[in-house]
Amino acid sequence: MAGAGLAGALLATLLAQRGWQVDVYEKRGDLRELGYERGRSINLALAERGRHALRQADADDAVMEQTVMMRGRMVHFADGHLDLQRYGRDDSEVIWSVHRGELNEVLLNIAERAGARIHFHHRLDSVDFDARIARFGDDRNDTVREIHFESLVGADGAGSSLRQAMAGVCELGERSEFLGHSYKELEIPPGPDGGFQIEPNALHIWPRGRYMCIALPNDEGTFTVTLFLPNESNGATVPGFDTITNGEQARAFFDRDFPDASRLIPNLEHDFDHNPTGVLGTLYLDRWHLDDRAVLIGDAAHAMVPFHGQGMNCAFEDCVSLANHLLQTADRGEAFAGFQTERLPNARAIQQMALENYLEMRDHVDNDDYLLQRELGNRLAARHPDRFLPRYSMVSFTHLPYAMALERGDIQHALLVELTRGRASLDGLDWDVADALVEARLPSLPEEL
Ligand code: E0Q
Repeated sequence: MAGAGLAGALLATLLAQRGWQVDVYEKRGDLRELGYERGRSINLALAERGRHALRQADADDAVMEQTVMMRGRMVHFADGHLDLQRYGRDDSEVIWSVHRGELNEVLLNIAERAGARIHFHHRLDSVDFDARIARFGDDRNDTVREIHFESLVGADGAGSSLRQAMAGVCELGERSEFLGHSYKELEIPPGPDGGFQIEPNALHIWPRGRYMCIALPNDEGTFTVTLFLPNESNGATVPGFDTITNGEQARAFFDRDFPDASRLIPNLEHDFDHNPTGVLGTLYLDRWHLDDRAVLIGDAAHAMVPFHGQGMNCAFEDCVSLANHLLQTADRGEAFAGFQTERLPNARAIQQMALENYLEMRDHVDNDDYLLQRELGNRLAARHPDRFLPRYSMVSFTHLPYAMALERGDIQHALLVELTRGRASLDGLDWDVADALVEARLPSLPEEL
């Protein structure tokens, strides 16, 4: 297996616990000794799908010790007022902020305890698929190791080396679509008393139309702030990374557009100048495997934009699916094909929903039509709990396949638009008509979500 990140560590655990011999090759050093290397986003939102997968590996309890609950999104409006939009009905429907480095450490410990062997400083350089030999280099010196394999799993992220090697011997149908927006991470430190400076149990969001900021809590009282901004500015009103190029300009921009956040980020200038700017995009492949010799999972197969907080959750579902297919049949090629058939349509669905959520977050959550549709959605969900479930809830609080969440979400959205058209409130709405439409268009949900 290539990659000892989140998906690699979880898949290694699932397979090792079921008696498989697993060797994981990781290009970096051991983050438990070296500390977490900056680069990838720092914190992640763990939702029910991810927890469900962690439970299969008995890893949920250990991971949950590292998390902070997020009950909803705290919207910071341009006029300065705040509004908490709850994600679910109550505290049983929440998501969890977790630090990538801490989560990876927990998962590496569990993988090793289950018997997986993790080889650090092994960078995949090339693969001879006919001879079934993989060559790994060590970043610290010029040594190369050749390792014979039966099958390779690529859990090596969006820039996957295994994917590149596979593309050399077969057509994967690879294409990337860049969003044209990038991101920069900043930090809100703890207050003078060591505590959180803003509401800890929320995902904070500052929507500003063409761009936005968010902040996720960390368990030591800090928040990681992420600024999402177009690469190119548009006139005088929409700034971009081409006009905000250094810390000083970033501070002036924050003072103007996010003044309440700006006051809480003392090292904004320094962090803006020194933290890398991350690019955002979606990676599509038509094939995830090379017969029985190699298969890709997680970001290596289907990297997505981060706006639904589902990249890790989706990758963890991949791990459970692939492990199950491998346990069901001794034929690796059949297992890999079955995994792809099950997961590819679902990956496509969450990739699309993640893109849609960017528009929703930056442009709609502070808009009246959106808020009225949301109110009606919640009312219909209360009246028809067996049929109407907000799309966000299907994605974040259930295990319904993503493709089904997308399909039902489209039907629901059309219905909400239809019923709220021309209205400023729900007063005078004909609930009999609304109920009949729900029953006609939305089949009952499965009992087990
Ligand atoms: C979540 C949790 C980067 C990012 C991550 C997220 C979410 C958002 C907005 C963003 C979606 C939501 N969301 O609040 O609807 O649920 O992960 Cl911008």
